[in-house]
Amino acid sequence: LRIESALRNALERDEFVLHYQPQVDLQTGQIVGMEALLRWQHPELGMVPPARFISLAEETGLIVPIGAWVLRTACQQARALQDAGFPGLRMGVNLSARQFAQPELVSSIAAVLAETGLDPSLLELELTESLFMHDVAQGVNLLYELKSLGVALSIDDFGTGYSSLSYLRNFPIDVLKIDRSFVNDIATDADDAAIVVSVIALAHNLELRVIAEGVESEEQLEFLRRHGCDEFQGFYFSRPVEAAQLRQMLHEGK
Ligand code: G
Ligand code: G
Ligand code: MN
Ligand code: NA
Repeated sequence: LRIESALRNALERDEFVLHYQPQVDLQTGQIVGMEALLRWQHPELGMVPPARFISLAEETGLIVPIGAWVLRTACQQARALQDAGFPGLRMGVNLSARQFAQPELVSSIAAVLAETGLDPSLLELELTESLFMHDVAQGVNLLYELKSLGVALSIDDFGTGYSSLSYLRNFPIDVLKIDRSFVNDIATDADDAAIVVSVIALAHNLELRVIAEGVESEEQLEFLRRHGCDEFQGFYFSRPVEAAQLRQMLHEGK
């Protein structure tokens, strides 16, 4: 309960911050994008991890104003990076089910794009399969409306949800993000390796980009490169970092 009332005040007290995890092109080794990840720095509770407050924010509906803040802040940051001489960097933003159910979702995203002047194609909205559990037909319509803004859509945690394959057939998506639970053992587990190779082929046959999540070792990286995966993110390259640190990495051409 204490955490719930603290969460209610967190936005106005400016306690949220975004960290950014670089996404790297497997062929060139260059940073080509980043995923925005929400952090809550409470003055007494300290750093509250997302696992402890995202579901609470969902249940209470607080995720809607928090999600709006995330979107605006991430788009401002993405625009600032373009202006600082790093063109073409994509920004991934996680959308929650509750946001997805908001009638004003599309217009609020359009407003943020207009306000920040960010090229819409640089915004990549990360969706999970759970968003579509209630009303698939309505979900598909909404995806087409989002696409009409010019943004990119990715399926996050791919492989962990339901009916992934029928979604791939019907949804106007651009990117698959392979869940880190599959990436974890690719160097040692033949089944996981086979799944990852197949998902990369599936994505490419559907003309989707594919991003591997949770890459922690050179072996995993080599495996993904050998099998033609497009991009990766993970602790091997970098943890999610503050905006200033991301800029530093970009300047160093890391
Ligand atoms: O950030 P990790 O760093 O611990 O994130 C844990 C979980 O929280 C992930 O599943 C991630 O998708 C989710 N998450 C992080 N930031 C956001 C956000 O801005 N919005 C939503 N809806 N989920 C987020
Ligand atoms: O569900 P989503 O993909 O949005 O969650 C991203 C989460 O994965 C964040 O909590 C982020 O901190 C975490 N993460 C990013 N890279 C790695 C990694 O290499 N290993 C592990 N274990 N977690 C990672
Ligand atoms: Mn994500
Ligand atoms: Na994920």
